[in-house]
Amino acid sequence: MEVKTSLLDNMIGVGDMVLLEPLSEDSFLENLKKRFEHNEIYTYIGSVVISMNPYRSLPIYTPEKVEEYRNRNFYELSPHIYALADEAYRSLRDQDKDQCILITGESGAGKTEASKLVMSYVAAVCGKGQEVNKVKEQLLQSNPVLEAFGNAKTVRNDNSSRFGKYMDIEFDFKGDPLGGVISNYLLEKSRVVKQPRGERNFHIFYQLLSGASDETLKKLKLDRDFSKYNYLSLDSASVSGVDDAANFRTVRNAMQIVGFMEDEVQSVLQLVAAVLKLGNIEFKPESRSNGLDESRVKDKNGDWSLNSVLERAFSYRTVEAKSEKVSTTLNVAQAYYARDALAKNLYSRLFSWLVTRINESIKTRHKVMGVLDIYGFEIFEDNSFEQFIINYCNEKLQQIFIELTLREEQEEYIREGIEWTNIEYFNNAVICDLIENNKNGILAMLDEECLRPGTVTDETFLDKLNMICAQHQHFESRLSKNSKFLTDHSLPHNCFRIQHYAGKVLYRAEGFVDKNNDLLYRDLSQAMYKANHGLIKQLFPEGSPAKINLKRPPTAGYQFKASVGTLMRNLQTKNPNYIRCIKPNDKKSSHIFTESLVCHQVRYLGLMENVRVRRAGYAFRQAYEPCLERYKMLCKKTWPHWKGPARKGVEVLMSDLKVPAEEYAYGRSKIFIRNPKTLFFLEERRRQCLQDLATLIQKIYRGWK
Ligand code: AD9
Ligand code: MG
Repeated sequence: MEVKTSLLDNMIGVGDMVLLEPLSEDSFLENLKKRFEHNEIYTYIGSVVISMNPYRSLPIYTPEKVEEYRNRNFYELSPHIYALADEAYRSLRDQDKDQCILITGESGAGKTEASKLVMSYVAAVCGKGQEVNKVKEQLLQSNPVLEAFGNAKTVRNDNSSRFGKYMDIEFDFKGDPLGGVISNYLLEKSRVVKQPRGERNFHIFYQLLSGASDETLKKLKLDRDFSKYNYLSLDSASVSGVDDAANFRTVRNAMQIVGFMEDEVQSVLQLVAAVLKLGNIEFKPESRSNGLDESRVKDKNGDWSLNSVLERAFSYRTVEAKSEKVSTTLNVAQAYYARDALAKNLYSRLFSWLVTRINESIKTRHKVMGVLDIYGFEIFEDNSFEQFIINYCNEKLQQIFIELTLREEQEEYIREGIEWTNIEYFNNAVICDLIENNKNGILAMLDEECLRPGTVTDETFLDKLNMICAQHQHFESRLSKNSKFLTDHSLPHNCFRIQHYAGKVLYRAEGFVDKNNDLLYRDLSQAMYKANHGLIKQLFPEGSPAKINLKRPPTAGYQFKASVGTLMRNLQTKNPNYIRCIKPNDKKSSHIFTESLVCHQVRYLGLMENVRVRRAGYAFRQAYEPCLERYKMLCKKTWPHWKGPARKGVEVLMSDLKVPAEEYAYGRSKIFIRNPKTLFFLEERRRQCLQDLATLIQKIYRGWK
């Protein structure tokens, strides 16, 4: 059975890890390396696509490539992200199955690029026409807008997504796109007021200052010089290879295509400017007769023309004790805290508003393809609340991966009555539970601390964790130092450690309570609500006098957990397609393959386990009816019409074609094919058959003439 296929080309490694002989972690890595060195960045594990970041632009995304992959069988051509996109799109269009594309990998591995490639492929192959093209443009152009406001340069990635994004693209019965809905997850808003060394604030700030016209800047009362603004880090203000000014024009243009009105764009830019100016407000202490210092704004004539309500909100805070309102003064440190809290809230609410506004432009409701591009697993030297939340989300995605691929695989064999030996795999449900359990999960405990009356600090939170989680096998804290599971005893006193599926992460508890509380003094919301600015008013509804007795808003952790829950329920109703992104090195280089780094990612993405499950079983399966329909022409007994049950027809077909019996198994409703080679063989025979048929028809036609 000779198979002509690039999946088995030895020069460039094996295209499908399922075909790798012998299979070991070393051979797996060797194969990835060989392929990377030949610019073959895609490799399959069955239907899962591994994508290695090439860190250079490869000529593999041309319109010709799109044509090549269009309407072709997944395994026919060399591995490509287009093959996955095509498969998902055709199942959606022809079989009416909602799809989701789950893209995972660590920061800088290529998730966002992959999500854009999938979207642009689908846009290229689906319907044409004026209306459809407009929808496509709007969907695609939502990317530059959200990236400008939600991405930033980090040490790991010059264009790192600092928010999670899930986008449902909606199609009509013909497979033409009608619109979409975007959900965003927890923007890393602490970045607005402070950035780690070597990193930048969100792109939009630099884009606006570099790219706006002199006139616009004058209107916004802004200075082009980054160094004038406290909130912009200076050590990496410009990024090599990034043209902020040109990107600003792209973003403006994209906003217009998505459907923003000019006055909306102006409002958005005014808010961006307001955040920058907020950062420049400084405070000085003023001594009071009671001996305490009270904060005062230093330079009232600065850029930010402070209205008196806001100015007051930086000096006083109203607290409600029983039914009484008491005004307390803020000291300088508290005033800075209030200023930063306001800047963070203003920016993150603006971001959420942008998503809502884009959704207004693109919303409808039909069959859907979801694309999930969410922040990758993060292990930094210093991990805080943000990393905790991001890693929790990745933990949930891994759980879905395990559930949907591994467990589903096994369950299907059982359902179909196919013999199957159990494969052991690590189920990370215990870690998810450690974090999200409603009673004693870490998030619940954090919430409990935040809502508890009395003095709440990161210390008291940690104490609580220590007591409850001391026995958990994936958790390590001061009290559980001798845990037999986690043996690294160098645990600093203000930290706790979690053994995630992807590795151990040490979290510093400092700031957890504050970030989870996400408190904005009510006086500030009220000041914002009173601002003479339509959009700002809209962003701070709780500042309205009518809502004065609103209950405490839900904590950041609670909100995130709820939105991850909704996302997981959504994904579970769809047919999953996986792209697993890998980063070859830490240098953003196109030549280096750092084995230890790749090995680590292969492990925590569970790829070896994935191949083992695939190989232990059957790589392909197809229901009897479509299988017979597709291949019946290969056998005289089944062609052109088979009378009788489809399963019997397939049995006749397989034995007539002399496919070795150990290569397939008959399930209750499907045939299971062990090796992709068998499928190639069938496909090749079918192609020949069609070709012969075409030649025959031509001959007959000529004969007639
Ligand atoms: V993060 O978790 O948002 O920090 P991502 O999204 O995984 O991360 P991203 O897609 O932004 O990473 O990729 C990082 C950079 O790698 C891109 O800016 C490109 O310069 C580069 N990249 C990634 N994929 C490709 C590709 N298929 N072709 C060329 C690529 N370059
Ligand atoms: Mg990204």
